Amino acid sequence: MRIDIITVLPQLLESPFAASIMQRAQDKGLAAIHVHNLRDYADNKHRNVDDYQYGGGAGMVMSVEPISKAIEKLKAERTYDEIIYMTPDGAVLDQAMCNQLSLKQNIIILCGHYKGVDQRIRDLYITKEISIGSYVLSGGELAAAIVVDAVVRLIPGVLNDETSALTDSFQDNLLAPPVYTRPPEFMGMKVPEVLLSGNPKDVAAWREAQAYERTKDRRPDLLED
Ligand code: 6GU
Repeated sequence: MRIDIITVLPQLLESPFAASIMQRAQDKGLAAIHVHNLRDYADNKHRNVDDYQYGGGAGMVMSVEPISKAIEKLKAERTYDEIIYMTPDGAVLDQAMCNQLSLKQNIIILCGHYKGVDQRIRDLYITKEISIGSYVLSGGELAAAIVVDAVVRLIPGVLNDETSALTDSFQDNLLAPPVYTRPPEFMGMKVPEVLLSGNPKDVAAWREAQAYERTKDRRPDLLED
């Protein structure tokens, strides 16, 4: 999978992909993440990529020309399955969306800033608008990093058995059950007996019941659909 990210703050997107599972996915050739500085596509002397909004009001708007240039250049090189715009008024990211995106070959992610991008960019190019929740960030970069992390780890071969996505929270609309490691007793608190029983059927049944209880308690909304 190839992911092209268009941003005015490329430095925000360096470390999230330079460690652990994201780095390994790239080393294995399973994901190629390319970060593009939008200012490289501005043709004015000051490399401006924003302007005052028509109709007045506080806050700048990201201009059409540099974004259009950046997207057109990428589209001339390959076909894209999705051109995503990160924006607080997009659809809220969930595991189902991540699962779908992990099946794509090539995607572009455009990070919003200021008051957002000129509506004509959204009308012309954007195929999917994503938010990561009901709060406002200073820009779309951290949200884009979250999308990339959540999607790339689902690409077959990225995770090994130990980190398998199949037992993640949300993968079956349930939160993950409690987990324990050694020692068997700490400050008088014992690991549940069933986990030491060596009986895989009992362990599986306990985990399923715990996952259900946890979900009912903390995220009853997940049990509704
Ligand atoms: Cl995608 N961008 C910004 N700026 N704020 C957000 C967001 C995105 N998702 C939630 N809040």
